[in-house]
Amino acid sequence: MVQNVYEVLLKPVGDERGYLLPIEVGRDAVPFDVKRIYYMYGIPDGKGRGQHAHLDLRQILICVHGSCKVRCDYGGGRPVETYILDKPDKGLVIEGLVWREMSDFEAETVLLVLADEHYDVAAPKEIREYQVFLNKVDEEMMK
Ligand code: T46
Repeated sequence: MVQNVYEVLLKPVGDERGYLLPIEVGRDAVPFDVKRIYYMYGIPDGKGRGQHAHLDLRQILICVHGSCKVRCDYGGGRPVETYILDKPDKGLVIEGLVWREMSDFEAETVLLVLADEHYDVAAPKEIREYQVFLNKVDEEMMK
């Protein structure tokens, strides 16, 4: 079972005009081939997102503007970790069966996500019930 969460630093190129941050798949900090890009914005004050897990997905989350918290719950009695994304050159890689909750979005935040799989609207490979997630983690840990 791949289950990993870690921060990565991206490399902006800065000059007197400001910054440009290139992301070259396979060369930079993105450890997978990107098949999907999405971003969220216009998040009302006090609203959270996420609150689900993926069976098998690799993603990198980058707050390209603003900030938010990302709470990662691994189940199986392991400690929960909360990351703060508050810089456009900081990414959070989330791989595999991790219950994620994004919260505390600063006004005007834009959260960019790169993912290694397409999204199947008809049958998304997600777990949206917390107890089902815990059961799945236990099942995987028994293997
Ligand atoms: C995650 C966090 C960081 C699509 O049509 N295509 C897509 O690629 C995605 C991700 C979603 N959608 C549709 C499905 C829903 O009707 O957009 C709507 C909102 O999706 P969701 O409730 O899953 O969004 P978040 O912000 O709660 O979670 C998303 C990702 O789903 C999830 O993988 O890790 O962002």
